[in-house]
Amino acid sequence: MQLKYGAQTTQRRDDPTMRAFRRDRFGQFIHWGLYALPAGVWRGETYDFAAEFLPKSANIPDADWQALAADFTVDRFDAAEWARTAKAMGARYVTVTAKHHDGFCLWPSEYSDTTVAATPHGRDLLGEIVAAYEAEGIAVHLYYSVLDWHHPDWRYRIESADDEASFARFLTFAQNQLRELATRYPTVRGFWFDGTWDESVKANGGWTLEVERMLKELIPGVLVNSRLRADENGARHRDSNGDLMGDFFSGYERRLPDPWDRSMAEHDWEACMTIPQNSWGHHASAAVAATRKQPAELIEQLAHAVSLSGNLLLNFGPMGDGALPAFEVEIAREIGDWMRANGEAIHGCGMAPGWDYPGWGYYTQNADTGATYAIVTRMPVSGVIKPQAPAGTSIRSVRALATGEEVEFARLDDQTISIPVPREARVPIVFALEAEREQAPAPSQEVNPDVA
Ligand code: JFZ
Repeated sequence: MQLKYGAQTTQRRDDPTMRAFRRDRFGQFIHWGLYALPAGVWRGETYDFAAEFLPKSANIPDADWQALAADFTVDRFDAAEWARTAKAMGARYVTVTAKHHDGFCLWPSEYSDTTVAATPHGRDLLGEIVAAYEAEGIAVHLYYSVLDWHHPDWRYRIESADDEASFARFLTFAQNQLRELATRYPTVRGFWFDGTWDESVKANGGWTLEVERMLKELIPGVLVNSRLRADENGARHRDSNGDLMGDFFSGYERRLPDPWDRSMAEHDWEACMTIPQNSWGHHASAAVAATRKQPAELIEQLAHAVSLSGNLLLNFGPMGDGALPAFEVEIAREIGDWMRANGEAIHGCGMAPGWDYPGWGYYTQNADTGATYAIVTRMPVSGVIKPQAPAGTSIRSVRALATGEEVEFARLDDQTISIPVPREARVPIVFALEAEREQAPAPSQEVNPDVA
């Protein structure tokens, strides 16, 4: 089907910016805004739903909500500290909420009356974040919610000529803000769109394409996630022909491809993940805290994503005063310890072609060096794993990545070996496997057809 607003190409990008994003594999998501102040609690009542949805959960009038700007004094905010934490965790890029659904802007937007300019300090918090992360060599992407609970012209659906006119004004406003962001922060590497699922946006696929084009004109090579885009039939992420719109698929949210599906590696993708079950903004509730994932669980998810040539964007919700919650600092530290020893199996890696999905974890491979990694996330009770190289290849050596030591293994057949795994491992242990093509093909022999 011929589409005007669908995918502009069926080729995946292979330019330096895209390659860098692909190599990075691990990013930090930051959800920070006014919602960090109440942290899910309003007038003594705790709402366990996502903290950034509090205005809806507690039915808070917009004026009361925007008044929080007076309390957004961010006394403990230190962008350099956030950036150091991200760097030490092994994150290579950050995606930060410039504007979330509540409309509050972390930069002093000239198009909005609810921004950092309305806080007592008036600081350009977004600018500080961009500068601090880039100083650490971390690429910055800007999250932007098209959905806007504050703007009077926002519409969920278009039901009248009035709605039509309002929403047209709204789209101009959003496009102005996006031009403003791309102009103020021309060093950013990507835009991450959200809040694009309503009928009103889906009816404006042409606008989503126009925005993508505008951003790429202002910042050559800039990355745009699939969540921005809709075609003329309202198909999202993928157009009516099934072709991916935007540069990478961003539909995996708080979940990963399950069952493991190697067709995922045919396009670029990124999954975003929360530490608690369901809150992106900082949440004060003990019930929400009880759902926090363990560092080892998050590392497992990172390995899962990379084994399918995807990225993981792990969310942090800094507190209203700008400090990172202690539990997030601790999780970042533990992931960082693992990454320092094992990051070689993550950064620059993707799916290991020809290696089957092993029940005990994930394989990743660095296409440049050819090294294959076995990341053991589900230790078999037997205490052994049996990696199997692709047909025609054979595993020559095994090294424990964290110690660098050679590991003894038993050979089961040409392709398969058996490795004893130390049972005390508390985080995924990683083996670097060196496999080579067989020298001479094995002579064919009669086989028992019953055990084929
Ligand atoms: C959205 C936001 O509503 C949320 O606050 C957060 O910013 C997150 C990253 O994005 O939530 C979504 C978006 C998409 C889906 C579900 C929740 N989805 O596609 O299933």
